[in-house]
Amino acid sequence: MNIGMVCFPTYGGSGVVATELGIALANKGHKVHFMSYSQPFRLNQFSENLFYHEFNVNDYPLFEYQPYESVLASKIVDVAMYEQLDVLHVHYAIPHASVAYTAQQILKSKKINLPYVTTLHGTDITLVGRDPAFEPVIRFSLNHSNAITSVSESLKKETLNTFKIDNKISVIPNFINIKDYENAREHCGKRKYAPKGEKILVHISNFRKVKRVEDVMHVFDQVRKEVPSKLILVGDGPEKAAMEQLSRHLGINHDVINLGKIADPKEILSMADLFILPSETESFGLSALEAMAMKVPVISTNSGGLPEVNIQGKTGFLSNVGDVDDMAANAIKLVSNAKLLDQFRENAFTQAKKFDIEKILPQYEKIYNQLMIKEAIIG
Ligand code: GMT
Repeated sequence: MNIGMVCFPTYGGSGVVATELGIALANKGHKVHFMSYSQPFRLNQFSENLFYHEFNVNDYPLFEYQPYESVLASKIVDVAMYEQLDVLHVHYAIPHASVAYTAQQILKSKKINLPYVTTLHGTDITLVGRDPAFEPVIRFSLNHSNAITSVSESLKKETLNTFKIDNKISVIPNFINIKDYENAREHCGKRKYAPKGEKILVHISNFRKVKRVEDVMHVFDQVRKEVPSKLILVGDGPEKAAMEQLSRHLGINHDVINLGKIADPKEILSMADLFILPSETESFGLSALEAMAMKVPVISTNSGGLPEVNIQGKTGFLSNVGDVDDMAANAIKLVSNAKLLDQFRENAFTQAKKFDIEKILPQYEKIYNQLMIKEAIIG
């Protein structure tokens, strides 16, 4: 199959899912054409089946806002025509679903049929999507998507409540390649960061408000008072500076290690004892799944799709949003009991295996195939 893949290239779960999916499809022999305004950060490997088509949104003095959508739609039309795409897969509804629709209509005028799949990732629906200004466009472009997938049951429910769309939504959860984690687990450099055998807590995110990174700091503040520990922060974003201030204010800055953006955090996760994800909303929590694949239990909130990933009392613990005392108590329970921590580590890994790419990939392939068969019958 020739598959077009559109995603945001920046650090974030939707770009990771699109990239890892594209790589896995390419490994199975499909040709995958990525289209983005810069190279997706995990698309860093060579494969004869992977292609990358960059487009530039030029700065014209006339425009206060640059026409990203028009440039992307033109790129899709171009790639679809000259690479003979069979199907287009767009990640993140805003604005990619409506761009896909525009491209599809242009191609139709040239007698080319290009079905598109829209994958909903979370903030496209839960945050941005709730802005009423977007509603008509999202609803229309979702209703015209040839297929819609959602990364969790929770996000599917939320989309149906928010947008009242008529189209079917198939849940295809996020995934990891479990083999990659088995190999990476060997390289453990824990002593660099925890020379006295301290416990290591890790948080990875894009440091947006929705991640509630201040709660990570308050949880860590309580944990380190009970158990010698270090906190490793991976990622960057709007809240980062405020978090640095907070760690100084709490007097914990000497135990907080800021690593910034890291494209592949496996090595960091291999040193971790616990992963902390206190998000306000999280449609799935891919970073939590990546931690679990590395046998790291998760202390998270119970919002959105997190309970579909992190299992209460087995792979970690889930608390109400903002309940830092409960999160800290759960974290202390785990890091102060080696036997319990080991049990949770194994449980986390067993749970992560349910989301292995080998189980997920055929679900996307099935959708692409169905669309191609439909097009062959109609067209
Ligand atoms: O979490 C973010 O802020 C990034 C965002 C994205 O679109 O890249 O992540 C969303 O998509 C991920 C991949 O499907 C999910 O694992 C995240 O839970 C989801 N984030 C939120 O819902 C806040």
